[in-house]
Amino acid sequence: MNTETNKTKLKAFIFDVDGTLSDTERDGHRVAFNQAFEEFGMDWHWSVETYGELLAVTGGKERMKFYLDKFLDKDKIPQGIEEKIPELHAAKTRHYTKLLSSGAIPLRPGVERLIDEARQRGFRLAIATTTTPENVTALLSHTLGEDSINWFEVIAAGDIVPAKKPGPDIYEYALNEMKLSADECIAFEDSENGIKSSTGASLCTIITINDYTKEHDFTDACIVLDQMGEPGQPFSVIAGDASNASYLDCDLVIKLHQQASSR
Ligand code: XBP
Ligand code: MG
Repeated sequence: MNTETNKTKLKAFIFDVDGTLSDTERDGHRVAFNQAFEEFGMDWHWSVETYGELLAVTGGKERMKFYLDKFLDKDKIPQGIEEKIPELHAAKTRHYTKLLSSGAIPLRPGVERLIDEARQRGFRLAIATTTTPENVTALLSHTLGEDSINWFEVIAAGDIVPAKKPGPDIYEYALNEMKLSADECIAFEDSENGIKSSTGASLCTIITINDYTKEHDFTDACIVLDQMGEPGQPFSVIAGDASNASYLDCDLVIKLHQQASSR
């Protein structure tokens, strides 16, 4: 660890996956849900717009139940469909991981660079996500390589906690597994449900928005950016103070964490 890293109380970076590490929702999860519906001979099709509304509920199984309850006329609900949700969801996971293995879904700008720098500087890494564990390992191995799964000492995912985001449970689980307190960590999120979850666990949170989340309420974020950015591909600051930086690196993460801790 270099001296700056030694001075900070910050010990670990905790990343959300969908929307934060990668833009997985529109061209990944949504497509896989539609492929599963087709495989089961159903006439459901989630458009880009409808899927945006469905993202109000996290978790694929929970999202299908929400669709049944809130989007369909009662007389259009196929017989026995609710019982079929786990099976449908398993098919969706199969389609989704296949899509990832084709390399169709890259990481967002700056993600690989920040993770590499964090590792070099001795920060501990974890994942806190709502998505199925297989989806996380598939995304990591097809973007950062098979070994990258081991860079994250905790992969807190899916049904490991019963209450998904916006509940704080998944972040609390990760903190507990790492035996770290919230003020020793920082979270990376992209959505309102995500930041409710991370700040619910008292974590300082950096937001990178995407098309589905740009109108969300990020009042409690320590900074809101359009992306992490790269040298030569600057981020835009939507809210907060980036101290003249043009991309998110560990020094800026440390600074944001210190500012939040002194508030
Ligand atoms: C991610 C989700 C997930 C994925 C689908 O939210 O809401 O439900 O859309 O994954 P977050 P599964 O980024 O806030 O964790 O189908 O595997 O549940
Ligand atoms: Mg997310």
